Amino acid sequence: MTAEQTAPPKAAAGSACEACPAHHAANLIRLGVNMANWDFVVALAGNPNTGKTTVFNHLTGLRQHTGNWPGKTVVRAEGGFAYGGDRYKLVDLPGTYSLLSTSDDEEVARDFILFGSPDVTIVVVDATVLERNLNLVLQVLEITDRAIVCLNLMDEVQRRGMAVDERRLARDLGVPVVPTVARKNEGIPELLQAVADVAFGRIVCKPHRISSPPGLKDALGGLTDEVAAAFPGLPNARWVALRLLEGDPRIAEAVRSGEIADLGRHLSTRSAFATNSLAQEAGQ
Ligand SMILES: Nc1nc2c(ncn2[C@@H]2O[C@H](COP(=O)(O)OP(=O)(O)OP(=O)(O)O)[C@@H](O)[C@H]2O)c(=O)[nH]1
Ligand SMILES: [Mg+2]
Repeated sequence: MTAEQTAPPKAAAGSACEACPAHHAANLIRLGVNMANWDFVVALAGNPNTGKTTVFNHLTGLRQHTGNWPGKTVVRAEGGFAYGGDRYKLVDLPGTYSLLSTSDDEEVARDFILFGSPDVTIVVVDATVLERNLNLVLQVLEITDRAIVCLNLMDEVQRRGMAVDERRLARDLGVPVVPTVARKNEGIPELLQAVADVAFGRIVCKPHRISSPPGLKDALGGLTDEVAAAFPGLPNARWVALRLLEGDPRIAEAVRSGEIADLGRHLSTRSAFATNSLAQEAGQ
């Protein structure tokens, strides 16, 4: 089943209003920094300057909890919202063009998606330069199958006389694609609904993955089993094995030293938010 095929019916039986955007918007309660007892964790990823923080602010309100990522000078922003009676914690990741970890920003974004085990990852893309943004989308889809593409800046697409076939894109990528104009809050109610649908498994993503040639497949299978056996409970052993085969020195060192097992624990969003001396609450 594709994401498109599993999209929920537009109107729930007995209540057409429940499916309308106005109802969704009214359902959103911005919790800001009130982050106790969340039900789901949502990561916001994307290239720089695509509107991630604009989306973040719409969903959480302007108050956010900021600190630093463990061991990094990269700022970490978190906030919360309630939707349909469930509480969501939202983590704004640094803007990156790739997840290949050539900078602290890329490493933070990659490690969080890999080892923080968010329930849903939203990738915010600039629809006017879709091709450039798809590089990151495909990398994210390699490491999680619970993702949504937020096709932002659709007003600019229209203004420039361009068009994006979002249904085709959703079919090709195998994940929901939601067109938005974040600056005007357009599409945000639909984005919220998609987040809830993926979080609850009502939409099952079938992300596009680049298929490996047979030789690589065998090597990858064997090494994935070895990584999983050496680090029980490590999310995404396949991805770690793939990086080892590619000769990624950072991952090789993390496996050699055992640090790879700690990454999952450090970044786990299931523990209380790790404040540090730099932590502060914006606007407080
Ligand atoms: N025209 C238009 N501008 C938008 C839209 N969404 C966001 N912007 C603008 O784009 C600029 C960047 O938005 P941000 O939300 O800061 O983007 P970001 O992805 O958080 O940026 P970094 O954190 O620097 O990577 C701001 O000037 C926003 O007002 C949109 O849908 N349409
Ligand atoms: Mg930002």
